[in-house]
Amino acid sequence: MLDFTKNAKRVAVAAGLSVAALAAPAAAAELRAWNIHVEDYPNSIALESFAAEVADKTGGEVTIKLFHNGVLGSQPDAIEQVRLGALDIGQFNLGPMGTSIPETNVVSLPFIFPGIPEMYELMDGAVGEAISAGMEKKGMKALAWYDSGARSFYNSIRPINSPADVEGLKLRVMNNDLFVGMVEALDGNATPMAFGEVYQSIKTGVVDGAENNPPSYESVSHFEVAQFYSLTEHLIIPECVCVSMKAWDAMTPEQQEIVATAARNSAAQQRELWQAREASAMKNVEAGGVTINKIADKGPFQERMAGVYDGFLEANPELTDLVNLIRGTN
Ligand code: BDP
Repeated sequence: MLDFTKNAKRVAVAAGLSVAALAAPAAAAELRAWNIHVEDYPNSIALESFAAEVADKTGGEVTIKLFHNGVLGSQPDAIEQVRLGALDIGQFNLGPMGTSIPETNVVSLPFIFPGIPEMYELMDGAVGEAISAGMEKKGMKALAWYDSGARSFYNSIRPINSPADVEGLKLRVMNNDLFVGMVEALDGNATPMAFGEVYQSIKTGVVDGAENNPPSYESVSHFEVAQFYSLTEHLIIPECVCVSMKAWDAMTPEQQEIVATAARNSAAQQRELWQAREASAMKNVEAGGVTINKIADKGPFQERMAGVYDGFLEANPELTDLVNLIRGTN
């Protein structure tokens, strides 16, 4: 599928041809990129800039074809496809990656980041590097980190102010046992489900609600069917622009540099757009009839998570240092 100079050289050498015979310019390569969001979402707009910069700076040698709205399949499937090299690029949330890439799970631990500024700093530094190294062992690489704000619970039954309010609620979570454990620690019933199925499932009462950041709660209309939004802010999970190692290794160093720089530039844009979109989403859902409540004391929610942490560290002792690095207890 990919036809970069480097690959062509390998093939030529293997076939006994001289590399000089390949003096012709590299054939243009088109990378296919998966994105779950609607076109006007901050992530989608930033991905468009990413693609434009790559095409421009490589003189059209590398182009990126974006597939928005999750048309190429669910996120868990797309993650596997990028790992295997069947898809080239994915704009992924790290939440559903935990099943195949253990290092990514550290950012799926509830309440692990004290706030968004801390998340940026750690992801742009040692924590981001450690996570990307874990990804590389499993077939993909993070080029840049996007913001995904903080996720909070919403449901159609009642506002949540304390853990007792979660009891018995059927809540959709992303595909990861950690999130099932998180909801069960609050005595709720967790249902892992693909993002695209959530709206209908809430509408028909298969689940009572879910949890997400304000832009996603708004963009796929979950707010219309689950009108209590309780700002538990229990998960701050960053997202990546990830490339399959297969596509990455097929690029020349110059092309890699251009792609990596363009991804980082797009992340700067995404983070700015994100702030504005969070604010407008909150206004829009409120205007759409949603009852929003802040949580006066998150302490009782955090205390319930002790078992989630214990279980995780017991099962993954090698990730203790990384967890402590994020919590600032190293
Ligand atoms: C959104 C993420 C997206 C996830 C979705 C979900 O940006 O990647 O698929 O949540 O809940 O916030 O599945």
